[in-house]
Amino acid sequence: MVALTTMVDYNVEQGVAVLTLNNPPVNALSQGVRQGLKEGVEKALADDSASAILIYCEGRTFIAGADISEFSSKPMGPDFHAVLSTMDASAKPIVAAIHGTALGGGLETALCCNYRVAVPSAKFGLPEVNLGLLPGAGGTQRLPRVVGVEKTLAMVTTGVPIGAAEAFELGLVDQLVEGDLRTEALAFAVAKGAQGGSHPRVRDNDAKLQSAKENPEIFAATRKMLARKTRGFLAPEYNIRCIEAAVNQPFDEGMKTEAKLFGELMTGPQSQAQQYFFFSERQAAKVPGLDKATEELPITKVGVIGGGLMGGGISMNFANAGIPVTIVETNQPALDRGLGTIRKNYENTARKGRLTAEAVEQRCGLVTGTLDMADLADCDLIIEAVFENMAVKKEIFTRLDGIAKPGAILASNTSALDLNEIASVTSRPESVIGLHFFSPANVMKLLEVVRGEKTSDAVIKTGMALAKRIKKVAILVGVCPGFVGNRILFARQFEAARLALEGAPYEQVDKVLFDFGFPMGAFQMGDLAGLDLGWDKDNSNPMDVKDRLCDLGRYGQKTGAGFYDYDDKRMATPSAITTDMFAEVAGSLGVERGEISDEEILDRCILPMINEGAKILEEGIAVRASDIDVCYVYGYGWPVYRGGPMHYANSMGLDKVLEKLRHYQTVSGDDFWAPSALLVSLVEKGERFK
Ligand code: T1G
Repeated sequence: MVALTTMVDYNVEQGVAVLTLNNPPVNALSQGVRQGLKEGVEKALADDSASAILIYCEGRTFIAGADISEFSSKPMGPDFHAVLSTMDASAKPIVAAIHGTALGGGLETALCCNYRVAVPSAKFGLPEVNLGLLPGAGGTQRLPRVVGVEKTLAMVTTGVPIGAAEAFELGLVDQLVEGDLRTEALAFAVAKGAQGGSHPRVRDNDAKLQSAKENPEIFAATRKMLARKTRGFLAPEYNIRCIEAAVNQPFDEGMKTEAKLFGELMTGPQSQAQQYFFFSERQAAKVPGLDKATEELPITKVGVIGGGLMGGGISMNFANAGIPVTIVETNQPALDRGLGTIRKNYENTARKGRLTAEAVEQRCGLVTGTLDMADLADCDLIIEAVFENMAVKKEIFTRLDGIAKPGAILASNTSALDLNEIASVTSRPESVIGLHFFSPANVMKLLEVVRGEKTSDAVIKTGMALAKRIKKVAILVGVCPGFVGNRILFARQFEAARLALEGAPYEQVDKVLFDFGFPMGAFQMGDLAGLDLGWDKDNSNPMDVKDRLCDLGRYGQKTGAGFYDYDDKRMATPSAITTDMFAEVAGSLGVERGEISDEEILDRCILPMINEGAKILEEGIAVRASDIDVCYVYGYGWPVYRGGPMHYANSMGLDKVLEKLRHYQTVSGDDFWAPSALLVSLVEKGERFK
């Protein structure tokens, strides 16, 4: 066994040169792997004792792609293309032995082998689009030649991998291995080495491009299908263009097209943002100062108080993860409604082919209901998801404290209330935590894990680990009104309303935010959430348009009218009632009105979000700036190709952000615009949000 680099060993076994890669955690194509691969293939080609080459990976997976952490530094040789060209020109057959996930550059490496052998659990994908990129090492030119154009278009534009069985069906995998991968792949390589003669190269076979040559409208159809979901993103379109090049250009020309488009994306702001986000999302799971020895508490049974929209959605997350969950409701009809909604949701998913009938039964079987809170006595975790009212929550936590077993975690799903105050009514504040789910709770990936003053490290660690188990992306937040997400949202919604009072048509404000990349604007979002959320009808404020609309029963989408009027397909139309209301309230408040530019509207919606984020960091409510970005992308639809409010501020330049905040503070005379002290000090030091 020869160590070619610290990451690649060379050894000839039964006449096969085995290149063993070992670069934890995912065998990314770091410099040591690229060098070892290139040197290993060259060594094998010169080694008369080797008649074939086998590429095998230790650890959890085959190569999972280029090393993304190297993207931001000066590239080190050998260039990945050089490695693949060496392989592609190999006179001896090369076999890839695949387990885990062959992704991105990993699949591109496998495509430059003559053969691919895999275990049934292996996955194959080109997820570069999630990084704002495209497969830059021949993936867009080779994959269509193996699996066809239609399948490739789906894979590169969504980044979703395919399984080994499908890969075998499509011809991407030559042999599925039931036994030991290394042993069987070696035997396969021995046979290929003994076979002699020429061996198939992906680039030489254009047969599967033919159908797209004959019906090129597949590309227009793909673009049409993706238009809404990929609005504003560059990478999906660039991927499609590369596949078009594979169909319309000779291989080497297509490679040049791929390289050109890859370079444009790699150097553009969208990919920078999405690469940043890739690491930010993983960073969020890390809680500084948490002792590694801190034990994670077992969560084997969960209770949920409230079987409504939130309680039902929350419960589904646990059933999806195979964790039994008991819902408590106050009366049988409400309980039946809640359980019925859960079943309906699963059946809808099954109807779309995304769940089997037995999975529906299995998951519904994990959700039980009761009217008696005492039935939660053996739960490890109980989540309260009832009406957003402090008195109600305190009453429930008082009762839970007397029912729950010692050591059970008591969690509130509150979206803004003071968790410390809730914890104060229990005898176990160290076991009280916030688990703020976002509606619809069974869909939205974001989870704000709220750390109370007295919440223990074990409960924090358990909360963060549980998030991963139920496939949520968690950020750890401190206690303040609105925590991180809603506190920032309040700032934006407040200023959006002020813009409408000052004469910007509210639909113009929404369009500016929609064009920025949000799924909807501030007012449409209000209509979706419900204008009556937090509205006190006995103390309705005539100077607040939202309250005035509620006075008219215009609660938003759920009543067919809010800021907008909605048709039966929930299509929004601006309403003169609302427009007149803004004018009336502005008149009563003596607000000067006039036209406002889109640029000013965007500034005045985004800058308060950045400033509030800086204050949140200053107060230690968020662990790091990137957590705020994770919160906004996963919880509020901030376009990931812009990274999140803090990344966006960095790309604007914090000095520019500060200058604009000061400008609006001056023209408005309102301390709402006073820049956060952290922002001021970062600008003084010439630093950015980390
Ligand atoms: N580069 C560097 N680090 C990576 C990495 C990568 N490609 N993939 C994962 N990691 C790190 C990750 O940051 C984390 O680190 C640890 O590995 C575990 O990851 C030329 C240009 C493979 C499915 O996009 O999808 O090839 O936090 O927590 O949930 O055409 O990681 O532990 O310090 O995600 O089990 C294309 C990205 C790259 C695949 C495993 N490849 N990775 O998921 O673990 S671009 C990808 C994943 C490219 C070529 C182009 C997942 C995974 P830490 P994890 P996981």
